[in-house]
Amino acid sequence: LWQQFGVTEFQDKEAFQKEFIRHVETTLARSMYNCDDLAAYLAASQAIRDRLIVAWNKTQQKHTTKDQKRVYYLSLEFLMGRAMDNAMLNAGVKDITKTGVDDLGFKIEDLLEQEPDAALGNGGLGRLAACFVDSIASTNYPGWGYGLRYQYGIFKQRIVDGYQVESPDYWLAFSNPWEIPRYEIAIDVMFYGYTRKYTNDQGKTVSIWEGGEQVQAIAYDVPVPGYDTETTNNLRLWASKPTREFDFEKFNSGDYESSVRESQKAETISAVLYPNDNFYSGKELRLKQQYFWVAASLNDIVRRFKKTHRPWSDFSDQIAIQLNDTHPTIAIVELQRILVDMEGLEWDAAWEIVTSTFGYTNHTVLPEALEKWPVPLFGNLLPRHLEIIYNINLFFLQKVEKMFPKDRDMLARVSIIEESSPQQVRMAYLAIIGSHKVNGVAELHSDLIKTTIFKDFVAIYGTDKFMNVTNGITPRRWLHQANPKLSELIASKVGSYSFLKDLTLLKKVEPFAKDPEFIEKWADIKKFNKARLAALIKKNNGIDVSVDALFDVQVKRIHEYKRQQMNIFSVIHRYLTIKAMSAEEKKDVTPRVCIFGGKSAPGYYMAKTIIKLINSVSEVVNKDADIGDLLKVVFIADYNVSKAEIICPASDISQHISTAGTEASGTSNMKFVLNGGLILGTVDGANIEITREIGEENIFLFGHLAESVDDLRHQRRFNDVPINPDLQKVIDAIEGGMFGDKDIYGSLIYSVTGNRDYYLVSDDFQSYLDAQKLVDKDFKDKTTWVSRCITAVANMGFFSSDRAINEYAESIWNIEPVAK
Ligand code: 26W
Repeated sequence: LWQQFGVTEFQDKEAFQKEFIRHVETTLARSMYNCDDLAAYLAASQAIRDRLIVAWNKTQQKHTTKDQKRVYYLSLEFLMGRAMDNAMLNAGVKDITKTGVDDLGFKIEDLLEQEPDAALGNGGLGRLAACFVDSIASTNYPGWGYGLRYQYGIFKQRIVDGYQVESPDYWLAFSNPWEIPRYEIAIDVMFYGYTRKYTNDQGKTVSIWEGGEQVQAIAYDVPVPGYDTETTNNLRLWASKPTREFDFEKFNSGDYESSVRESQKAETISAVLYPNDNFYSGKELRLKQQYFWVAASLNDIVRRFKKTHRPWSDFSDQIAIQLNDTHPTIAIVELQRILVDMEGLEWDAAWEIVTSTFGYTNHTVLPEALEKWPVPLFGNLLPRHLEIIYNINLFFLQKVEKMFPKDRDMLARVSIIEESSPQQVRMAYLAIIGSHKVNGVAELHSDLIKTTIFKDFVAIYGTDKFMNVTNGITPRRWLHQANPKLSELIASKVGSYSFLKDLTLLKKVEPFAKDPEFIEKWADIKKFNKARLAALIKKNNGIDVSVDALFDVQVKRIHEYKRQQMNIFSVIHRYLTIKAMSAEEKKDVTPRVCIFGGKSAPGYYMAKTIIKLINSVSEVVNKDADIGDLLKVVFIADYNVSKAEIICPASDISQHISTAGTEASGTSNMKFVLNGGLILGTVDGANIEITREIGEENIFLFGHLAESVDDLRHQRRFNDVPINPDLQKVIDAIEGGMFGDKDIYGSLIYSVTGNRDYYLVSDDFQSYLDAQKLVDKDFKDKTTWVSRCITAVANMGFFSSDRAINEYAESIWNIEPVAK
């Protein structure tokens, strides 16, 4: 009977409008007579959401029927950005919706602007997870994401007096049409308590965990539509809520208020995203978040598996779980606990299931980013898990001792427990030991983890366990949505938009790199995109920039290893150079707009100082009449996914200039090249593979190689290596007060002078300036420049996240796409 009714799925403009009006009047309880852009955005998204839910239901039914192996992607961050444009595109209703709202007197662009970013991530790792769920759906794999539904995403950044000021991002203020609350999916999660040993029916001594504090995890489902496919997968985010039974003892003793207050504390677990990128700080609440999310997700996964009535030995034939960095590593311990303590499996049988289920992706080699939990803190919060870790470690070390008899150093080096005071649980080691595959995110990075931080584990497990999957980006958002005009121009040569599903088809535009007509169209689009960014800069910064100038962009989290300080030093050098020029000499200067953007972790003093310096330089340079349009410096506040969609298509040059060996991959490098910009970069991360694909004549590389970094650091530490003279001039200018109170910059200057300079700013400075000079020179030849951009784009096919997902599916997850 129910099938007769069906769910409304609009097929044309009129049907969309009917749905739109229905949502305005009933869902929102508003009238069409006072429907503003926000209400219109909400109504349009409701109509699109209905469509997604229909597709979502079909997909989930199909997955249940087919009962194929699935992958679960566990990530503490999903930096999704806005959903509406992507939902329209992937559901194939962009034109219908656009003309539908246009006719009703709205502009689709204005509606899209109403949506707050879902900014549930810090940077690269979180955005990668978002690209991956898009690709898993678009390539028809059965796969879910599991994460946390933070009430506050990454903080909003304002610049006040040149300094970063943070404010909370309460993104759910106007309700979120892209999530479906599932109040019926409520899972109890326990913390604290103690373990108790007892003898069970079979006479076995077992340990159980009891007496702890309980909170509930409530599921919120976010449909993830694939592009040009029926598949709509699920991203399940957990929110913490008090359990229904609160402390009745307190209640009965009359302390009602404090009883309610206590139970409200449960909500804080999923309240806020930790804003540190590549920096570990051992806060108990963070460990609570990790366990809360992992326990709820595994409970859900195991429950779904048990419904199939398969034997436990089928578990890893049905389920693959990917750990996005070490943040979900307790999942390894939790699954072992479920199998042994709750389901009664033998240790070895359980461990076999666990290790064949998990894969671990490492995203950083920076020592300060590696998670290590103090044993006392860990044991207090998760007493049974600590016991299990001790057992895992014991069996592992016994195996190592057999392989390397009497090598005590080896045992100490690879032990999950670091013998410091207090002792620490090394999460990366636990992740390696509990997974069947470990991967890095670009070739150089994957080599580096094998030869440095995880070297001993390669000796123990052999090289097969360690592999590389180079990152990628989704061409739907990062080409078609961000740069519709370029996408259209490419389609005119490819013959269709098929390159959005198979990015290697971009190769078809390569011959047109020499076609004057195509070059001109390409250049016009770049100019249009630069004008779009110039308008944003005018609106946000009040600065006028010329679209004829070279747009030089560095946008990413502010971090010493990413070397924004080196960039701003070179901008100062440029300023000093132009200042010293005669009018005649100035005629030769390539005008440049130096654009910066990115957030600093709130507690990262040095990064905050770098932001202040950029803004101070901007103040001085932009108002200097001697300089005019030859140099402008802009800091774009609150860099986020939706700003990136405007910024990436507008660059002529983007900078990816980390000290060699420090940036695991980088993914914005891919976004900029895919949008027709060239790179100024170091021989680091995915820059290396980008060079290989697009040709070294189409990239500006500079700086020392990763293999020299240790020696250079050593040299500077123990010998008096003179500072680069051009850098010295820049430092003199800062110290002379050219950019305000020099004392502000004391520690920043100290970090690149004397016996320090850990990130080799001085060592790379000359080669950086030389590369910059070449950029200035090459940019003058517009035709050749554009031709190089076209060639570069034509060769970017490899960097689609669809390719990356296919590699994971084949070599780690062993899953197949769902058949039609
Ligand atoms: C525990 C604190 C913490 C938080 C986040 C440590 C580490 C992280 C992330 C792993 C940092 C991160 O985002 N890494 C980036 O991952 C991207 C996706 O693989 C890479 O492209 C970047 O190079 C890498 O810095």
